[in-house]
Amino acid sequence: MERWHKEAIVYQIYPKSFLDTNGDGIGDIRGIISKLDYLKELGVNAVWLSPCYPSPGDDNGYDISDYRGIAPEYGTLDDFKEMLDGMHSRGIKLLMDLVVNHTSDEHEWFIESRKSRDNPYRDYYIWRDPVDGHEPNEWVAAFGGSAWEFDEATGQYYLHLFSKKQPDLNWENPKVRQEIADMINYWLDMGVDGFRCDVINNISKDFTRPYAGGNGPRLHEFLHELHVRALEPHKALTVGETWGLTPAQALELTGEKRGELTMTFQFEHLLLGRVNGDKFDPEPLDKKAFVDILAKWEVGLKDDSYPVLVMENHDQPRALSRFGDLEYPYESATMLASMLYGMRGVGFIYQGQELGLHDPTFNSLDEYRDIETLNAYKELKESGRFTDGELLAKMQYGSRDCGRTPIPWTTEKHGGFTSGTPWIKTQVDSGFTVEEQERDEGSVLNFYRKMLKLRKSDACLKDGEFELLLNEDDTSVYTRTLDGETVYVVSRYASSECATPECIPENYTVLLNNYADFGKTLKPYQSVWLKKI
Ligand code: TEU
Ligand code: CA
Repeated sequence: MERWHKEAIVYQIYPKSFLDTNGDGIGDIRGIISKLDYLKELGVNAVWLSPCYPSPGDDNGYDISDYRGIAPEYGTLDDFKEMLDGMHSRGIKLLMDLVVNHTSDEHEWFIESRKSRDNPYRDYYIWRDPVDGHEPNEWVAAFGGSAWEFDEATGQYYLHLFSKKQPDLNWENPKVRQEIADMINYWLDMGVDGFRCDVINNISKDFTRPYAGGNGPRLHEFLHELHVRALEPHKALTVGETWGLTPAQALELTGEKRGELTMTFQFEHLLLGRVNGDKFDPEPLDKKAFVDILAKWEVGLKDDSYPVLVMENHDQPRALSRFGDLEYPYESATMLASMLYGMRGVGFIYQGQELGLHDPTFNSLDEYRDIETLNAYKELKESGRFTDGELLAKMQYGSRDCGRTPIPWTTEKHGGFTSGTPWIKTQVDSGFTVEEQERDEGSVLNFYRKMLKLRKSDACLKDGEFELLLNEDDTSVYTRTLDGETVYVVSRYASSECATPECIPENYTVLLNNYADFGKTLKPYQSVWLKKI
């Protein structure tokens, strides 16, 4: 079934860091409402809103204690509905964050579940007896330590793939599946357009494996059931957060006839620059691999799925710092955007990315807030292998907080994010605020605006078939072809010039260019979209 996803350009809002309107230092829904025109002008037509449900905040809202409410620090349900109406009246759809692999340990289901072995909610979670007085298996949690937590009251362990305040739901229990489907219908009935589905391939566990994780035997069955009970009747759009899949596995989740998810993120390129994907263990970026991986997914999904194009989110440091060049902030930020969003797929843009932000500087451990960072620091420090300076450098390289500092709206104190004390440090660099970039024709922001407008108005860019023609010596060329039209995307991924590749057509019009001219040489980080004539 044809959905609106091929038209979608999605902007991710991390509400805590977007805009604070009541001076408590925390972004809020009224802040989002006040910036809807900004989003419209940027040219996005959908928003993915990170969790804004009631939560104790152990993992910034990814630990939900009430699936049907709005966290008081973000506003009220009425504020939420006003925001939703405001989006819809501007032609912007809303994807909420669906976090159903786990709840908070303060969710009423878990409060009940841990009371006794025969509590009606016991089987809402995954409880196991100790094995020889130890954890049931060797699984390790994403935020460090065992994935099992012993609960004195009933003498059993519960499973948590993330923090111990995020117990995993037991999807084997049909009652859990019905509760989740009902909850999804509650939001869809209210007018929400779809969901970004947090770690969704973990809902079915594979206990035969030595390491914690998902893609268990009933994954497809569970997703299809949700599709039938809630998603399909509302024509909801879903994008699954699924780490570590192959294109073939992604097709099994998103193929047109599967009746599971609409799309999944692919993050393989986001593991680059990290030894074995370990975010706190840097290695030099393999720029050729960056392009090759993106191309591999374009080709792998071409027949029966629609890719997702992403380089930043709330779990990642800023793309400019990771994949760009701080000596060429404008050129490399716009080149990365031009190269990525010229591809076939739904573009996801993380708040602040459209300004070409780089990572903020963290001067000491107490400037960090993220549970993963704080736990990793502690674990690495206890290993005794690193000096304090080395540890801080590691956190600066990989911390999720790099992407979580507030949006610099203006040149005022705290970038106009708050009139109070911000929940996390703010960094406001000259030239990197919305206020300045709106005024500057040559800003990253205005480049994004132009690029998104083009993407939307051109059928070939929307659905044209992808082909990689060249990727060597830091230069790439790919084409998008539809109904006899071809767009060429030519990108220089280096700070040196080179001769313009010969595989471009003789006659063309320039659709997009991050330099004033295009000719026989490619300038540092130059990227152009050409239409063959
Ligand atoms: O993230 C899942 C995930 O696997 C990682 O991206 C995560 O950020 C971490 O680095 C694992 O080492 C999702 C959310 O995006 C993330 O913010 C949550 O913390 C996590 O799920 C748990 O809900
Ligand atoms: Ca606030």
